[in-house]
Amino acid sequence: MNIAIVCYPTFGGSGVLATELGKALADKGHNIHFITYQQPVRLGGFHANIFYHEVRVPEYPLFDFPPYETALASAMVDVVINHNIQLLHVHYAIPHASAAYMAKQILAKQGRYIPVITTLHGTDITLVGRDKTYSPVVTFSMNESDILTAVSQNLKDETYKNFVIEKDIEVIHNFVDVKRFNKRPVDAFKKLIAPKGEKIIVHASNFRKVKRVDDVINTFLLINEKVPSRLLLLGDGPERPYAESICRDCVAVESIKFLGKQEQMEDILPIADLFILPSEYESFGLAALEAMAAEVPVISTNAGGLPEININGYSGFMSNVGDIEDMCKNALTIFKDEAKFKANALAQAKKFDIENIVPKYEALYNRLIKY
Ligand code: GMT
Repeated sequence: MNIAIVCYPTFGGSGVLATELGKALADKGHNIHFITYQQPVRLGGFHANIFYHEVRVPEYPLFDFPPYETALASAMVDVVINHNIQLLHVHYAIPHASAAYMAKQILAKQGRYIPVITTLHGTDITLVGRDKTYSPVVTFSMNESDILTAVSQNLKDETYKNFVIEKDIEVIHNFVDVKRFNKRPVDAFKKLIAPKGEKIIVHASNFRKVKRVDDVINTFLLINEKVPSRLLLLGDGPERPYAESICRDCVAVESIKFLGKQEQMEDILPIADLFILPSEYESFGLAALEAMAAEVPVISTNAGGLPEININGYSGFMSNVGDIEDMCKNALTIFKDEAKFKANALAQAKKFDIENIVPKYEALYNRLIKY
């Protein structure tokens, strides 16, 4: 099949998932064309049947707000025509679903049918999309997509709650390539970070308010009072300066490291003993799933779609948003029975292995592609 994937190229979960999906499909022999404004961070390397088409938005003095959506729709039309694309799969509704609708209409005028799948990822629905500024366009373009998918049951429910959706939303959970993340042995690398055998605790996110990075730090400080430990913070974003300032003033400052954005998560996660994701909301929590695939138990909140992946008392624990005492207590419970929780985390991740999930997308493509 010749598939075009439209996504954000950044470190956000939707871009990561879209890129991993494209790579997996290319490995299966499909031709995959990424359309976005920058090379997706997880793309890396050379793949014979992956193509990247950059959307350029020309500058013009009149444009205080350069029209990315128009440039994107035009790029979609161009790629569909010139690369014999059979289906457009757009990740994150804004503005990808409406740009796809526009491209579809333009192509229809030329007698060309192009089916569109929109995959909803989270903030496109729960935060940005439901804002009055965007919701009429988001609602319309979701309804005009040939198939709508959501990455969790929770996100499907939230979408129906917040928008008037006239069609069925199919839940296809996010996935992880377990083989890639389950790297062993890691002892030498671990010794560098924790020379005295301290517990290594990891958090990874885009440091937005919704991630509650201060809860990560405060939970760590409680744990650190009881168990020698190190905290690694991966990623970057608006809350990082505030997070750094909290750490500078705390007693355990030497035990906390900000590592910034990392492309090779599979090299870092396997050294961790615990992953913390105390978000106010996660439609899914792909970062937590990647940690589990690396055999790392997860302390998370019970918000949004997290209960669909982190099983309380099995792959880790869940607490109410903001309950850092409970998160600390749960971390200590995990450390007491570490081997069991690590094995469970891996077993849980295997349910979302790439091999189980990617065929579900292929089945959707086969349903829609007519020639
Ligand atoms: O979490 C973010 O802020 C990034 C966002 C995105 O769209 O890139 O992530 C969302 O999509 C991910 C992949 O489907 C999910 O794993 C995240 O849970 C979801 N984030 C939120 O719902 C806040």
